[in-house]
Amino acid sequence: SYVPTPDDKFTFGLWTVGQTGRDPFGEPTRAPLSAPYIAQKLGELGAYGINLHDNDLVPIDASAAEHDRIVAEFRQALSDHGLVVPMATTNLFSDPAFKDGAFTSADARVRAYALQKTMRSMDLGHELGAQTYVFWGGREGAEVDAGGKLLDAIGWFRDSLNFLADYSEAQGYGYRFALEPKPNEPRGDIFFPTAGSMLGFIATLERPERFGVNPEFAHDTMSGLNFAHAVAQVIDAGKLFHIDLNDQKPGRFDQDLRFGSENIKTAFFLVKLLEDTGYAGPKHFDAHALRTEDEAGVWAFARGCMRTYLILREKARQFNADPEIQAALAAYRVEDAELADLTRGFSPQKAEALRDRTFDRAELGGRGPGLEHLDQLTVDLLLGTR
Ligand code: GCO
Ligand code: MN
Ligand code: MN
Ligand code: MN
Repeated sequence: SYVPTPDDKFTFGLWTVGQTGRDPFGEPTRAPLSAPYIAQKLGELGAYGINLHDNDLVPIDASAAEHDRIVAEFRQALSDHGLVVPMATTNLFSDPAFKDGAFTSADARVRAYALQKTMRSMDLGHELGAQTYVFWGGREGAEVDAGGKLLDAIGWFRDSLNFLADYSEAQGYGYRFALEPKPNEPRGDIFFPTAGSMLGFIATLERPERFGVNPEFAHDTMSGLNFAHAVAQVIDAGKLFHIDLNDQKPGRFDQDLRFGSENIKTAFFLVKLLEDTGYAGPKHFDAHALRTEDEAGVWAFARGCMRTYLILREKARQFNADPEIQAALAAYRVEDAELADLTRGFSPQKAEALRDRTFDRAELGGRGPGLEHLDQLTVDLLLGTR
């Protein structure tokens, strides 16, 4: 049936299904959808939650009274349609004030304003029940390095995150922060371009345990990297706090395609990784309908993201249960109890024994691991012939 329920924990952003088709070359092709209406539609489709930037919901220049009215209406819609807001984030990229960075601006006033705006947005997220707070540094980067701020930018970003983590504790919000890397777009180069660079940076923060990563399928794929590999490293570090799912052709502009629409094999191995390792957080589709589409296309897009995930989840279970695939997997791995003992945990005796050991290089190099067979079994599975 592949029809989701809230237990599947699928989420969308107000900015994703609400995207109106505007691009750098053209005007919107769809009318805006109100936040309460989006909640109604996503509730009907079986989603779990809605994520938002502060200004997706409340315009940047709204009065206090408008803020209260908009938030109250949205909360009512969430409760009417059984949705939650698991993640909130700040728009630190649309306003011209942030054109040369927010936390990494060379202008101390912009950095201070970015902190103020983020604290207010954290207040809003908490009011809506969000437990994860995402930082995507859309404008934290450069086109030219003539400004000479590469090291300063890292320090300013660190100071800001340390401040905000303390704010979260002081207010009793208990947020888990998820840092989202992206290599470029809208900046020529964005700072901290990969999941690995975020992991390295997190270790330098004052409260590293409050910080994890929000990796995104399209962001690694844009630069030709393998997203499943990136996510594996994030999981290994215990830092998969959130995930943005979509799709993308390598080497293109930021496409934000429907999940699974382009790189079906990587999507499969990603879903298998998430399911096999028991990732229990929300699965957020950070994508939007093609610019060609009308509103019906938006909901076809949203249904499609979730449907494809559920199909791939079933395929992953099938992969794990398929005797021929499991036999090929077992044949791929060569186990050796004596060598396992010898190579795990150093002792001078083990080092000595290993140094004296003879290996048959020709035999090692001559072995065929069976990966062609295993991969074709995977392709057969994905194409539905198994
Ligand atoms: C992008 C990013 C954004 C962020 C969002 C949440 O490529 O534009 O993926 O969609 O995920 O701003 O912080
Ligand atoms: Mn993105
Ligand atoms: Mn995008
Ligand atoms: Mn994203």
